[in-house]
Amino acid sequence: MYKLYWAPDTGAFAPEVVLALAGAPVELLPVDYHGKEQQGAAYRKLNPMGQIPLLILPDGTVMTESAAMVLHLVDAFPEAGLAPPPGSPERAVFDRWLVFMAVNLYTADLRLYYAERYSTDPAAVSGIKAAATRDLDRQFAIIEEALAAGPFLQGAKCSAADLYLLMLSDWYPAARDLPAIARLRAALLDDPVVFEVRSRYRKD
Ligand SMILES: N[C@@H](CCC(=O)N[C@@H](CS)C(=O)NCC(=O)O)C(=O)O
Repeated sequence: MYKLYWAPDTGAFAPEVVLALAGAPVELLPVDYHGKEQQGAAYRKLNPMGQIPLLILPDGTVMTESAAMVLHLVDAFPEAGLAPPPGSPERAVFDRWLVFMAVNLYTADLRLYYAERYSTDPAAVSGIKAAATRDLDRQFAIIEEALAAGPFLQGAKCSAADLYLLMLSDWYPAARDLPAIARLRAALLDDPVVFEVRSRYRKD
């Protein structure tokens, strides 16, 4: 049994939706995000960064980092077909986009939503938010271009990278209006499993 520490509106969506599509048994452990439970000593023993998600594998191995969880799970459940086979050129493209999103888009989102953490100077907050917005616009434009053939990042075949993109575009509403991203979102949300998992993370 997997254990996933989760809260609405967080990156736990990515591993949870992969687990759900793979049909893997999972215990969902809610974290009181607004009560800052993730910053408490007990949680930080498991994830010193104090961040959600946190995944515990059936053998007790502890994982942090949503993209690492996705990479692990797509290989643990190859029959789910959520990533190209390891070592293939297609997998290189999958890895590229997943890591691109994790290190660029996700962190730009954190700069936007937790701007006060990125400077010791309170006066800097509005500039940090403006730069994060500029970066998100530029990075989503790169993704939009990559979706030109579409409807998914790797053409006709949907992967976990597309689901990661669904999550990130949920957090940045301006991205949802980009035509190729809107098309991808509609295709993914047509899947009842994806729709159900997302409905516990987002109310919009
Ligand atoms: N790089 C991490 C980032 C995780 C992260 O920042 N999660 C946010 C929610 S989306 C969080 O836990 N924020 C609470 C906090 O920092 O107090 C990942 O991909 O898992």
